[in-house]
Formats: sequence, structure tokens, C-alpha cells
Amino acid sequence: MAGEPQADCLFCKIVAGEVPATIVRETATTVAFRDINPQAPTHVLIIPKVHHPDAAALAAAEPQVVADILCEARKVAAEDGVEDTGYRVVFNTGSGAGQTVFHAHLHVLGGRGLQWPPG
Ligand code: IU
Repeated sequence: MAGEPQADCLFCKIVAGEVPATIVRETATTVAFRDINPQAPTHVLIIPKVHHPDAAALAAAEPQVVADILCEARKVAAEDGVEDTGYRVVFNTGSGAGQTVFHAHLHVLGGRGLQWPPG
């Protein structure tokens, strides 16, 4: 059920401390950790502590947490020194868009030039 920890969800396990991750920030509602397969010098994932399968479901159920995640993105970018040079935030939503982990997560990418449109 959305909102409940999912036994088979890797990101729920990171929230619970059952799977290690390089956590860079944590709030009452969010956890931010470095992606294990970084696509840029800064590549951090920001997730809600509650389980929702994607950003759309999270926004429908808990819109304030989407705002929390975006506020955290700015702090991650600032702490990594990429706020001034620019950074990208991405919610891949659905497998056709490249989503592979079905616990909502925002990618924060920066530290190199980023092309548009993305592939
Ligand atoms: P996606 O938008 O669902 O494709 O992003 C999932 C990301 O989760 C992807 O960038 C992976 O490298 C990342 N990731 C991770 O950081 N740690 C893990 O144990 C696993 C995936 I599995």
C-alpha cells in the first residue's frame, strides 16, 4: 500500500537503515544519498521517507513532501558547490521514461555541462 514501507523496496530499506547508502542530508520527510552509478560529479537522489511508487503518486498523496524534496535539492546543490553553475532535477516517471526503482526519487545532477534535450 502506498505510504507503508514495502518489504521488497530498496529505497524503503535505505530509509530504514537496512541497506547502506552515502547519505548527504536527512529531514523529517526526506533522505538524500549519492547515486551508486553517478552520471555527473554531483548525482544525488532525494526520496520521501514514505513509500509512493513515483512522483505523481507522491504529489497526489502528499504534495508538501514534493516541496520538501525540491527545497532539499537546492541545499544539496549548494553544499556540493553546483548551485551557481547550474544543476538539473529529474523525476523519471514510468519505465518508458527510464524509471527503474519504483519508490519516488528526484535526481539532482550537476558539476558538468548537461545537454538538452536529454536522451
Ligand atoms: P531511475 O530514475 O529509477 O532510473 O533511478 C534509479 C537510480 O537509483 C539509478 O540512478 C541507480 O543508479 C540508483 N540506485 C542507487 O543509487 N542505489 C541502488 O542500490 C540502486 C539504484 I538498485
